[in-house]
Amino acid sequence: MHNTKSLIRNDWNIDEVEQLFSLSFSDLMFQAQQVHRQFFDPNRVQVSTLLSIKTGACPEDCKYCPQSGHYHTGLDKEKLMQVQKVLEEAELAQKAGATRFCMGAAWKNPPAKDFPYILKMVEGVKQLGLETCMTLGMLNQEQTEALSKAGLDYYNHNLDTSPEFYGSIITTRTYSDRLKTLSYVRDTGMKICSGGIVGMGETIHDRANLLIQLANLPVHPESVPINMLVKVEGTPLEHVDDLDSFDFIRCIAVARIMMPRSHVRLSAGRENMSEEMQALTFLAGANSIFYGEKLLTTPNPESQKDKQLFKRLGIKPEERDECHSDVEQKTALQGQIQAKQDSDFFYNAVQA
Ligand code: SAM
Ligand code: DTB
Ligand code: SF4
Repeated sequence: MHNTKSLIRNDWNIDEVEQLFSLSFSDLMFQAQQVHRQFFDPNRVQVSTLLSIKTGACPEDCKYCPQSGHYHTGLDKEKLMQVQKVLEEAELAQKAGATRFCMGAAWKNPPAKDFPYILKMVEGVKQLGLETCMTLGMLNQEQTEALSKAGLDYYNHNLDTSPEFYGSIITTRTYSDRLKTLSYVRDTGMKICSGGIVGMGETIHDRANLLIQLANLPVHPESVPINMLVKVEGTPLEHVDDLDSFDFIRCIAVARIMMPRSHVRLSAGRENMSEEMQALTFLAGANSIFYGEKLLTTPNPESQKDKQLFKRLGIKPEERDECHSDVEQKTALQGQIQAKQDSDFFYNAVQA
């Protein structure tokens, strides 16, 4: 058996990742299971609930997104939700069994006038005893620090696809804008949730390169959502070809192998997956889901159905702080931050 440290790599190259994608399904699943079992209890799945706190009329042109103001998807746009309402929804999610509450806003970046309310939401949800996650678009350094101070645990900001394919999907913000936001988040010590979407017409090379961008970050994102495109009427990707289910599962397995300590989340698209397909994604190493009948604007499986599925598969929801890989990840992160501080100090001293 490998030393677990040697499995944590940040130097993946395209040939070896494409090779993983070309393994036979059984060989890939076997490898993913071996990695998964070295880092996680295979019968535990983390459960997060999503809430759209500001819906629609987004200035960005992401071709997959029902909330973009560039397309006519028939979505009712809504202003920022009242703090009290958000806290009520969080309490309901907690009662239903979620341990993390993720709040999403259809913004390019959070407007200054709304930001104080965002901080109140973080503080309030945290006080309930839930883990907090937000996805608000691009952040500047000041905003990132304020979110961290308010108690935000995770910031979700997806790379979405490979750098090569990115320009065919989004033109209103760049790949490097996204990487910049991720680096601000990392520097404050918050945890990163970053992943992408599969099924937008990308190639296997694009899927491999998206995973390389994530896995070759200085520290792997703690949470890696893999979304299967939800084809929404009125978006430019409405008629894209269906994705082969096995190709989606392969993507989860490769993410698991490349980022062994991360929670890989089976994210959007579950409503269009059979229960057998979902079970195969858990076997491939997915160990987190969005739970609750709505994602941000599109449907997700009924909570009761998910509870039954967990029971039938012998899966238990992961409790907060029970995951042993978090401790290792924290130590690795502290090491990385210290190394960066040391090198900044060194660099400044040389400049002086
Ligand atoms: N506006 C913020 C941003 O884009 O950074 C946060 C919310 S946005 C809806 C969060 C993520 O949801 C996107 O990055 C994308 O990966 C995912 N997403 C949006 N629409 C989707 C769809 N139709 N199918 C699958 N995933 C989708
Ligand atoms: C992520 O990667 N997927 C979630 C969450 N992060 C914010 C969002 C999925 C959105 C699916 C389309 C919708 O419901 O609007
Ligand atoms: Fe806006 Fe986010 Fe949708 Fe892009 S994915 S259009 S940034 S809400």
